[in-house]
Amino acid sequence: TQGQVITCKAAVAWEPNKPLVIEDVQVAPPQAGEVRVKILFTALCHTDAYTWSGKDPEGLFPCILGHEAAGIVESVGEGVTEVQPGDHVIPCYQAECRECKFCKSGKTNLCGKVRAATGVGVMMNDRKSRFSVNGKPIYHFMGTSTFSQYTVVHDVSVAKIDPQAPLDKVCLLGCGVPTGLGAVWNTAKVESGSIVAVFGLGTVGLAVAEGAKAAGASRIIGIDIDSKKFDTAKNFGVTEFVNPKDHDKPIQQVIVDLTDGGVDYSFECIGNVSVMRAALECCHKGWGTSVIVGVAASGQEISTRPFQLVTGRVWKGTAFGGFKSRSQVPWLVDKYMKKEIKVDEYITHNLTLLDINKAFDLMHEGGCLRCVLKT
Ligand code: NAD
Ligand code: AHE
Ligand code: ZN
Repeated sequence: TQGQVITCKAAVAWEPNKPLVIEDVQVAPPQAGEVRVKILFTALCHTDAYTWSGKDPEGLFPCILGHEAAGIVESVGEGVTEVQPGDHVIPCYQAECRECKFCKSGKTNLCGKVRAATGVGVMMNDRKSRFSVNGKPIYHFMGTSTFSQYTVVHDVSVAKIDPQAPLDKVCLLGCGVPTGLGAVWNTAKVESGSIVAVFGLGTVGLAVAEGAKAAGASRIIGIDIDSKKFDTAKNFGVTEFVNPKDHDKPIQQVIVDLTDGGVDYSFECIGNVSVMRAALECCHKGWGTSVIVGVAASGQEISTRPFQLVTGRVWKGTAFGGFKSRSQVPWLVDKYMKKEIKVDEYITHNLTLLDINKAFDLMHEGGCLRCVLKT
């Protein structure tokens, strides 16, 4: 197949909110600096649903969504040295080129090398897509487009991992789990003994709880409007549960009252701007830090009284938990192999790519954390 167009199955989002359609998609060979990957397993993240909904200002249609996956390199373009056909890989929507201003700064995991292209659904080289259906181009998504049996990614957007690692599990290390763990370890740098509040107990929020427990947090307060979430959340380290619906007071007041003035760290893992405000305002005066993890819809803005910051609260955000993707995803895979982090526990459903619409339906049901699709 090297050097040739591959025709394979992919789930195409033709229009916002319209069911995805499994199409025969043509995938062009990788050009210079590109890698074609046979995707074996892909999970669904809330962000895929967000872009599909039409509320993502960067959402382009038709496109192939998906960004939490694992696969095997099928072929590489000219000049690609760090991976070769047969390597087991995880596509990384947050690239790491190690050469740009961002990568060299040591201050961030954001990378500038291909971001301009991935934000508009094309590849850097020729600003075109490698996907088409009967000659009609289909946009890439987040530089990954994993809802396809084959995809083309930039070489700076692919992490080579231990070939022994089960791809049907470690696909989750492409987004949700690292995001939660890293929000705690890299962005907030939670210390032992801290009191932590986690808003939203989906995969990202539970990974925050897992990370906080590992960091030695003394209390981990989970907040969700779905009380059924608490049972599972306990297994990830949540020590107390609060459902905002059970209280008349604003949720920030409830948390402040529970914690003698507020938490040391809070994490918003929903994408709701009023919850982001509550998460900041439930932080302790003088030092409490709130991390925004959730992705909010186009046009939404956050607000609070500046006095909240003047009096020492800190507002931060995180992308992919601050992890440098190509360097640290293999490390996370190794940690999973050594049973130092959970992954299997976040997988509640397994389906095939053909059932992707059903998988999106499941996402909106309470019992679903991650659904892994075999492609
Ligand atoms: P999810 O849908 O599985 O979980 C969200 C949880 O929030 C659910 O349990 C839901 O019941 C709860 N919830 C909804 N509204 C609430 C409210 N008002 N108060 C309390 N709880 C509420 O989603 P997920 O896959 O875990 O992702 C969480 C968020 O993180 C999404 O916005 C996603 O786009 C974002 N995300 C960001 C990054 C990043 O790099 N920053 C990475 C991955 C995901
Ligand atoms: N396109 C959206 C922004 C989406 C967003 O913030 N994405 C996160 C990852 S979410 C993964 O589930 C991210 O990494 N952002 C940094 C970046 O470079 O995109 C919008 O609202 O415009
Ligand atoms: Zn995601």
